[in-house]
Amino acid sequence: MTTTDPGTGVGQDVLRFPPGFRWGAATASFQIEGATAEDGRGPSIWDTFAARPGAVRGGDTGDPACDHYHRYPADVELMAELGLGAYRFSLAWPRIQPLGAGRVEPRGLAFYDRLVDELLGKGIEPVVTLYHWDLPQALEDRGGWRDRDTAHRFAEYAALAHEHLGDRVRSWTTLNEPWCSAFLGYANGVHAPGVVDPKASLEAAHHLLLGHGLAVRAMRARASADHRFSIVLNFGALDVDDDSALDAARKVDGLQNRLFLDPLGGRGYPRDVVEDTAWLGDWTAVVRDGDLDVIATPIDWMGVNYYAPTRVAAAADPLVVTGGPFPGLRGVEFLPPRGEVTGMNWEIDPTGLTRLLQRLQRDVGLPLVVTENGSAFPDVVEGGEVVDLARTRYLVDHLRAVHAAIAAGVDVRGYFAWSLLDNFEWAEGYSQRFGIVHVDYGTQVRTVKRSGRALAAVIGANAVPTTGYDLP
Ligand code: IFM
Repeated sequence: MTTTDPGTGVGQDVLRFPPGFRWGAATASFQIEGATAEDGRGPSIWDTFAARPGAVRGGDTGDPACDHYHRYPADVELMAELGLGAYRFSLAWPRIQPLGAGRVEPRGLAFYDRLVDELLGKGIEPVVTLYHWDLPQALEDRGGWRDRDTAHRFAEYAALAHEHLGDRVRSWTTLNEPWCSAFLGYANGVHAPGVVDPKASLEAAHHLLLGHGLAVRAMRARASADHRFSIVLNFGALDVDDDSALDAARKVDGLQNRLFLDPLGGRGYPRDVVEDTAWLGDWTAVVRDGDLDVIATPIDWMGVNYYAPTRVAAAADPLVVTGGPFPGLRGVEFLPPRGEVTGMNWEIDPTGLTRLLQRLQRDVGLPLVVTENGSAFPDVVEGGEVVDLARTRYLVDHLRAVHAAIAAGVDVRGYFAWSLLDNFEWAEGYSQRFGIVHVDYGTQVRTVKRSGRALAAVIGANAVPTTGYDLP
């Protein structure tokens, strides 16, 4: 797959991606939209959480974010300039159903109508995520994802969003990273709603998966033949130094990856994870007859979010509670990152992405799409430019890693950079910049970074250079 192709614009040996490979960038509603009190939007758990002193760095909130709610035409224009073929974004449930159930807010739907129409007008495919963490607060007041009813409300919301936009949107994702919603939200509480209750977090994970399956069924029942349904998971690629860490890796892999992959694949919850977490109490009591069939409802592709590897070792005491977001985890030590890290202190290891994609090809057997991959670094705008060489290297190296997986036979259909724009990085507020486009939050001026131009060059060529980072 290595060819010299002066016509690519890359001007050197290149690794060519398959024809039709989908190139895009991703965002999420709460992270970019702003306008949190406009046009009838109801409060979400992130509005409530961000208002809690000390919950989000610097006291940052969902306003102004990137003011995308008002600036979407210019943002879509930018996407077109970058040559994006697809744009992955999420719908804010509280814009569409301010109370999470019942009454529908037409102005919320109208915003997504305008956005979708703008994208289609520029030939950019909309890839819609129904839930990227902004749960209507009214549902949290009744227990949120700890309450089974939320799964049913989610399916109703999915059906109505799909019914409204399904004439124009073919690609639908139910949940983004249910691991984060369940465990950062309810186990260690570093994300909204900020609950610390490890057993309940496992129950929340079940209700999220149930909501996913119910939503796919509800949408599929009315979908056109060309509609495609998916879920997006955040995977850990585990690294161990020697065999003494294998059991620690099994435990973390169980709670990070298999707890989601196994039931989605029709294998039920992994027995070892259920046993390892039993000391918290029997969370599987919330699993009712038929739930596992619902969760295993067939989907068409799986989204893969990858940022960094996870290094683990065995703790000296096998029963010591590890702490952190993994509910019930004992006897594991998380090791510090090695070598180069990003602004989030996440280790940079593109080979982890190749290994992960190969593993998923074996374990999932569905077409895969890299739905998020990216890096935060502290950027500076100088002379109207952002020369973000570290992010550019991260991007290009990870694209090579995706190419290596494809060359090894993995069915990867697309790549979405995280993120199109600098945005609200959850508990880190606006302190971490992941964008390939810089956003000045004071003036809302956008500046395409060097990494954004590099991605545009790769998209134009449908290829990445074999070596070096010398892209326009
Ligand atoms: O910003 C987040 C995104 O919302 C979900 N995946 C990880 C990104 C970086 O932390």
